[in-house]
Amino acid sequence: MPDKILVTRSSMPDFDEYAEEIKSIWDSHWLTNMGPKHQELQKQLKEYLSVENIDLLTNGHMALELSMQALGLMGEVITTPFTFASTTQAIVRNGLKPVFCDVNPVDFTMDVTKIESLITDKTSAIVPVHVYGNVCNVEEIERIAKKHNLKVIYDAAHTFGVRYKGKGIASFGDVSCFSFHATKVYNTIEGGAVCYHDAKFGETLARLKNFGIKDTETVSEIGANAKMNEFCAAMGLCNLRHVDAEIAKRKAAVERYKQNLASVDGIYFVPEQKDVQQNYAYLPVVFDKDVFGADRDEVFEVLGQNDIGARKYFYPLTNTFDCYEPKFDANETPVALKISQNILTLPLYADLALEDVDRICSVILSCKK
Ligand code: T4K
Repeated sequence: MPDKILVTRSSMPDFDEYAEEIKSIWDSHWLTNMGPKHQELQKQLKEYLSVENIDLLTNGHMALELSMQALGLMGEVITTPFTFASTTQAIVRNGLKPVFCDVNPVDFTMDVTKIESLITDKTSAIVPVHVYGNVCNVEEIERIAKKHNLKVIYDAAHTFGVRYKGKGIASFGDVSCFSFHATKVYNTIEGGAVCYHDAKFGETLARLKNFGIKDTETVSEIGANAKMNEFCAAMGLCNLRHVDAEIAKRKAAVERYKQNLASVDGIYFVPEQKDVQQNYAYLPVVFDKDVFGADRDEVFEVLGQNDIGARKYFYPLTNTFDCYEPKFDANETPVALKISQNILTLPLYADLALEDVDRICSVILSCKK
C-alpha cells in the first residue's frame, strides 16, 4: 500500500545541517528580537530576491496586515477574491473595505481591464495576488495606480524566487509580501517578509512589528508582535542553500504532469508566462466537465479514495465568506467563481517521485468519461 500523498510536503534540510546552524543560539541565548540569524537571513534574502529593502516577519499574513497599516490606507481597496483567506482578512482587519475585481481566465490573476471601473474617490490601494506564482500584469497595474494615485501592495506569498524580465518579482509595486510558511517553495517553518522601496515605510513597519516601540521610552504606533525568531531564521538560512535545487525538482514534476495530462481534452493548465522565471509553487488544473466527463469534485473524491490529497485551492472564493458583513456577491466576479468551482491543485513538492506523478495522473485519467 503506497503512503498517502498530500498536496505538499515541507522542504527540510538534513537534521545535522540544522543542528549545526542552531548551535550558536545555545551559546548566545539570543532567541528572538532581530538577533544575528535574523540579520544574516535578511541580508542573504535581500540579495537572493534582488530587492532594495526587506524586513522579516512571523508570517505572510502579518506581512500583509502590517504593510497596509504602515501605508496608512483608508476607505476601499481593490483586490481579488481568488486567493487564500489571508489576503482579504488582512484588508478587513485594517478596517478597509475590499472591492472585488474579477480575475482573467488565463492565469487567474486580477483582470486589469476591470480595475478602473471599480475605482471611486474612496479607493486608496490595489492589492493583487500573484496567485500560484503566476505573475500579475504588473505594467498595467502600475499605469493604473500612477494615474489614480493609488498604492500597490502585491500579495507575493506564492512567488518566492520568481523573476519577471530579469527583475526580482518584489521590484514591482510599492510593497510585496512573501510567505515562508511550511507549505511554501521556501520555508522558515512559519515566516514572511515585506519588500519595499520607501525607507520611511520601512521604519514604520519595523516599529509596527515590535509593538510600535520607537525607543525604550517611546511607543509611537499601535503595533503588534510580528518578529521572526532565531530558530525560524536558522531554518531559513539552511533552506536557502537548497532552494534552487528544490525548484528544479518541482519543475521536473510539473513537466511530468504535463507529459501525462496536458494533451487531454477538458483539462486546462496555465500556459507558461512570457519573460517569467517560474518557481513551480503550485500545480493548478481546471476541469471542464462537458469535455472531460467528470467534474472537479468527482476527480477530487476519486483521488482521495486512492490516498491522494489534492486540494481545492482557492475554493470557496473569499467574497463568499460568512464572516463578512455586509455580505459580498460572488456573481460580480463570475470568472473567479467558475474557476474556483472547477479547479484542483495537484500534489507538488520537491521530493514527489515521478512514478507517483504517473500514478496520480492515471487515477485522474480513470475518471474520464
Ligand atoms: N496570501 C496567500 C495568497 C496565501 O496563500 C497565504 C498562505 C498567505 C497570504 C498567508 O501566509 P502565511 O501567514 O500562512 O505565511 C496552507 C498554509 O497554511 C498557508 O500558508 C497557505 N497560504 C495556504 C495556501 O495553504 P492550509 O490550511 O491549506 O494548510 P494545511 O495545514 O492543510 O497544509 C496543507 C498540506 O501541507 C498538508 O496536507 C501537508 C502539508 N504540510 C503542512 C504543514 C502544516 C506539511 O508538509 N508540513 C506542515 O508543517 O493552508
